[in-house]
Amino acid sequence: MQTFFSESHRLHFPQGELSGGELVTPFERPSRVEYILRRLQERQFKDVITPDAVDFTPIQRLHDPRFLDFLAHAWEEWQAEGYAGELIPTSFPVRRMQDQRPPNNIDGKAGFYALAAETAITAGTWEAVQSSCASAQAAQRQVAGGAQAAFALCRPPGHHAAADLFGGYCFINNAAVAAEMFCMEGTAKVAVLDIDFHHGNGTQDIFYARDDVFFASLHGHPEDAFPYFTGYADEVGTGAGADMTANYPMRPGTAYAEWAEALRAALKRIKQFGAEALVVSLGVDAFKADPISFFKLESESFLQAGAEIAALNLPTVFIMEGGYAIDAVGINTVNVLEGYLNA
Ligand code: 5XA
Ligand code: ZN
Repeated sequence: MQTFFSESHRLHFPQGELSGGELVTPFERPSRVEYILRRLQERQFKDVITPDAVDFTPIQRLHDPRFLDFLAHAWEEWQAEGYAGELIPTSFPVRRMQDQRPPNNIDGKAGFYALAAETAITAGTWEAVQSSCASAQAAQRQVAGGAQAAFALCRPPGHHAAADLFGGYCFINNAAVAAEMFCMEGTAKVAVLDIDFHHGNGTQDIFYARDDVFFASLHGHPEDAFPYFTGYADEVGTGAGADMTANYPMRPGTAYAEWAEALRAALKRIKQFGAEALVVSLGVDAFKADPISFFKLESESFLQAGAEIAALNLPTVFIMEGGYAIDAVGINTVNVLEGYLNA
């Protein structure tokens, strides 16, 4: 299996994340990928390829043009305003405030397009975001071209990014872009399986009313976990997309046996749907030692999860999402890929 990865991810390294009322070093940091790359080299995944430049066509089909324009120019507008720090949104269009008109002011605009306040934008963010999506696109092309599977080592991640929202460390939805590329090439039925600890609210939002992309997500229950306001089991899609979304929220302390039951239920739905291609939002923050999550998966669990996914026997694109237990992030990520290959 080939890995697609761009060194340009380093250009996105905010110094601060608002967490617990403090500005801390972000959990989503460049060193995460060093651990994953090292583990890939130690195992059977030595082939790491730098992707071509990003193709904006599928991105523009999913994301609001004004939102893309915001991402492209946010840093220069922030600097032009004279702000010395990193761009962190602070004002949001909440209940009973009109929310359809983006302000001109960059501070207001950032809040308009944000779903949370932990994710800072810096000088290199936009370039890194494009390079991350380019890796997802290259991996999708590899699989569309006949490979059984490919791994996009994306950073920053993408599954919280909706059509016009950034946050949860995400800007462009890499998994949704890969799924959309399959659709654009004529694949009639595509599935996105999100095994990151956090609900993939952005992917859900993008495909919520569509009948060509089935979305399933295993995650911390929204009553207990970020992003808090989506991911309930009764969110099942709408209109043509009715019953095309399946959510499996789980409570604090959930261990592999229960998680794997949800995984098997999600895989069964994907099979019943008749998916012809699979995109996996591969987060490993369901690990027991993850600092911002509360499931209890072991490293071994990720091997087993990879094998379960392989049983679908679908062309599969793995897209990196979260995972912050830095010592184990490489082992856990590569375990999914090994479990898949060795099934
Ligand atoms: O999958 N999403 C994440 O890992 C980001 C969580 C951000 C919590 N503030
Ligand atoms: Zn996550």
